[in-house]
Amino acid sequence: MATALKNLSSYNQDEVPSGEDGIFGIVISEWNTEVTSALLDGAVKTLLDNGVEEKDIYIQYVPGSFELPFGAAKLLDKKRFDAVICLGCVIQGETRHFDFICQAVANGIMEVSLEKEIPVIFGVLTTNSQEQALDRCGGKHGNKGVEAAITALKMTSL
Ligand code: DLZ
Repeated sequence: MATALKNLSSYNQDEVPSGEDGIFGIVISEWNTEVTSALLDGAVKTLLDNGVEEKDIYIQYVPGSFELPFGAAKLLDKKRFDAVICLGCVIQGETRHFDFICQAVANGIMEVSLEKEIPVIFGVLTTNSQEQALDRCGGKHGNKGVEAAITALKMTSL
């Protein structure tokens, strides 16, 4: 994804399937809440703008991004969802912790999605700095939460 080349949150509504009959889960990490709450706002607004009813959006908080795949799996065990969106923000620190978390989350989300046969969307920012994260949760590079919601809507039509 070449975020330097475009604002990822611009989309053509005609190309997005309506979500009016859909049920969507959102799993959100409590780390870096300034960023993740902005991602959540973007995702929820995008689902609503595309016909999803508020009552059909379920939000589940987890302590950190590492817990997102488990949160998604638990949601999918409880109810039939058309798609689940995982939202998180992992910011590079001084140690290799970042690499382990990012890798585990990406693999975990893919595994849950394939095992449950439901789209589970990777809406996790993995950035070098807080500034880069803020640029991508409603700043100059759009809002990754919007992009994740659009991806979820598109995946429901497969
Ligand atoms: C421990 C940790 C660190 C250092 N950084 C982040 C981060 O930038 N973003 C995030 O979502 N979570 C972070 N965590 C927490 C881990 O995701 C996880 O919650 C803990 O390691 C407990 O399993």
